Amino acid sequence: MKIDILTLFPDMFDPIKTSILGRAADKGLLEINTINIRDFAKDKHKKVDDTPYGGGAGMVLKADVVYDSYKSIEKDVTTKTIYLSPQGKTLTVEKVKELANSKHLILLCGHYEGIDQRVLDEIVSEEISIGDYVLTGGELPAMVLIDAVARHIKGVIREESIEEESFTNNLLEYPQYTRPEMFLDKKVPEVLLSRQS
Ligand code: 21W
Repeated sequence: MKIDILTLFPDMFDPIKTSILGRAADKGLLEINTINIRDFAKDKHKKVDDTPYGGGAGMVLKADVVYDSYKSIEKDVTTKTIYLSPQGKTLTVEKVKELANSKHLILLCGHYEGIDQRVLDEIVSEEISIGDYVLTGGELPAMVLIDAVARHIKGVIREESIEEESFTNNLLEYPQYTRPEMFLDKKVPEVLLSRQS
């Protein structure tokens, strides 16, 4: 799977390019690419936002700048563009599994009051939120989505871990222990001590 991320803060994605996702990338299962929306600014001051028509607080990301950043990405007919937005549908395990079957995703991260609606209407396939609380931007939600999706790509993690840790089987989750046998006067449950392998 290839994931292209449209963002004003590409450096925020450096951490997910290591660890479990880094290994997925090494195996060729996942390719993560960031595109800096600011690279497509039209003027010498690299201006990407402007005041909203009709007034109101904050700034709005300019349609033409976002559109040109989007157009710079090579796509096929299956490519889906997801806008991370507080107004989106909340991400569920069902949606995560569906997205994990994609060949190519484009994630659009907002950071200001919003993005000009005309470019959203033109490029966005779906709008996704990660929950009912306000963050400062779409970057952390994009990383949450990528992490959740990546572990459902065949070969990224051990097959049994996926179903074992899924929400469906969550009732089977149990407390876990490792050495030492005694910690702050608390002993590991007796029933587990004969099962150390
Ligand atoms: C927060 C963007 C508030 C916009 C018209 C004028 C992406 C997010 C985000 C942010 C607003 C997600 C408006 C859970 C989140 C995200 C930044 C409000 C309203 N409309 N999932 N003003 N929570 N947050 N704009 O915050 O971009 S997915």
